[in-house]
Amino acid sequence: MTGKLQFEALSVETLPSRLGDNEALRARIGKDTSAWKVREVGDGNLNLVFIVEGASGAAVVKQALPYVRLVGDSWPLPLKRSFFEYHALTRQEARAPGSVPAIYHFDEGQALIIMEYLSPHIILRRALIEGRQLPGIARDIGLFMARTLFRGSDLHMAAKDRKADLALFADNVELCDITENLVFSDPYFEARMNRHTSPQLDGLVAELRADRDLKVEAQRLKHIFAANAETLLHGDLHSGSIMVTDGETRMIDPEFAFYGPMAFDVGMLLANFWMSFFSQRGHEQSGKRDAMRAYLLEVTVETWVVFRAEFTHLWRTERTGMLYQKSLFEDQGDRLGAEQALDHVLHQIWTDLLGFAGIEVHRRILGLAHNADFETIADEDLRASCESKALKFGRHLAVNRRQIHSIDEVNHLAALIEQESSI
Ligand code: SR1
Ligand code: MG
Repeated sequence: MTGKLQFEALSVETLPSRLGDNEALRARIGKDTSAWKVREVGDGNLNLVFIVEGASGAAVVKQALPYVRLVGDSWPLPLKRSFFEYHALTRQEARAPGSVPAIYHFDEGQALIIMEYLSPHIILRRALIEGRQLPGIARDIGLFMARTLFRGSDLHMAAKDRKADLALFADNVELCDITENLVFSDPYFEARMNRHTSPQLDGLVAELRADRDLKVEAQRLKHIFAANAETLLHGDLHSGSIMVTDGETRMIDPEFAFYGPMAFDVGMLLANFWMSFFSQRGHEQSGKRDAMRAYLLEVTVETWVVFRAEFTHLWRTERTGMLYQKSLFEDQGDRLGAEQALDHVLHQIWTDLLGFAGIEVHRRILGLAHNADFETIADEDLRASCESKALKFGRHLAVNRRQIHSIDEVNHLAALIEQESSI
C-alpha cells in the first residue's frame, strides 16, 4: 500500500504509524504498535537505518534518502538504489545461502527494505578497531565471495539470464558514478571534497598526486572496473558492510551492486584488512597489538586461500555457463585444459585485486569517504604515521601488481612498511 504513496522519509516518531499496518513487520515484531521501540542507528554515508523492537521480536527498516546523507541535499542520489540493494540481496541469498540478512518486505516507492535484525552482531570494522579476533571471518567471507562472484557470472549462469540481470543492474548508474569518481579519480587530484590529515601528510599526498605511474595505473583499474562486466558484484564490500559475532558473518548493504570485475570485491575487502593492520598502532592505548596485526595478516591469507579453493571447486563442479565449456575440455578428455584455463582466470583476479586494493587504501585516506580505522585515532601525528604507511603500501600494490606473486609477498611488504619509521 505504502508503495503508491509519494516518498517520505521515516523518522523515529512517524515509523510506528507509517508502518503499523505492514503485515510482514507486524508478524515479525508484534501487532501492538504502542509497544514498538524505534531507534535510528544509521552510521553509513547514505541511508536511514532503524531498529524496531516490538513485543515479540525486532527488525531493521532501512530506507534510502533522495540525497547523500554524508554530504546533505546538495548531493541528490536516486532512491532506486534501494531496488538494487533488494535485488542484490535476493541473488546473494540464492548463491551463498545464509550469508545475508533475511528480507521480510520491500517497498520500492518508499525505498525501504524491512529485514532481519542481526543481534548480537556488530560491524566488523568496529570489532577490528577494538582488537577483537573473529575466528570465522576469513572462511565465511572467502566462501561468500567465491560463490556470489562465480555463480553470478557467465561461468555458471545461462547467458540469457545473465544478460537480463546485467541489463537490470546497468541502471545503477549513480552509485557506480560515486565509485568511479571517489575511488578511481578524486584521490589523485585536488578534488573539491577530498580531505586528508594535514599538514602531516601534505608532502606525501603531493608526491602521490604527481606520480604518473600511479595515476596511469589507477585509470587502468578504472577502465577494468567500467568495462569488465563479469559478474554481479556486492560493489562496496568493506569491513563496514559486514556484521559479525564470534560464530557468524553476514554481508550487508549491497546497494552498489552492479556487473563488474570479480577482483573488485576481493580487492576492496582485502584492502580493508590491510588498512586495519596499519591502523592498529593507533589503537594501542590498552596494550600492544602485535597479536592483532599477526591475526589480520593471517586473515588475508586464509580469505584468499578459501576464495581460491571454493572458486576452484565451483569451476570443477558448476561450470555450466558459456565460458570455458566442458564440451571443449572435460568432455574431450582434456581435464588439464580446464585446469590451465582456471589458472589464467585466477591469475587475472589476483593481479587485478592487488590494484583495486591499493587504490581502495588511497581513497580512504585521500578522498571524501574516510574510514573509522584511521579516523578514530585522535592523535593526528600518530594517525598520519599510520596513514602514510598505508599510502606507501597502496602505491606499491597498485603500481607493482603484475610483479607480485603471492599473498605472503604482500604481507611481507606490509610488515616491512609497518616496521619503518614513517613520514
Ligand atoms: C558518498 S558515498 C561514499 C562512500 O560510502 C559508501 O559506503 C561507499 O563506500 C562510497 O564510496
Ligand atoms: Mg554502505
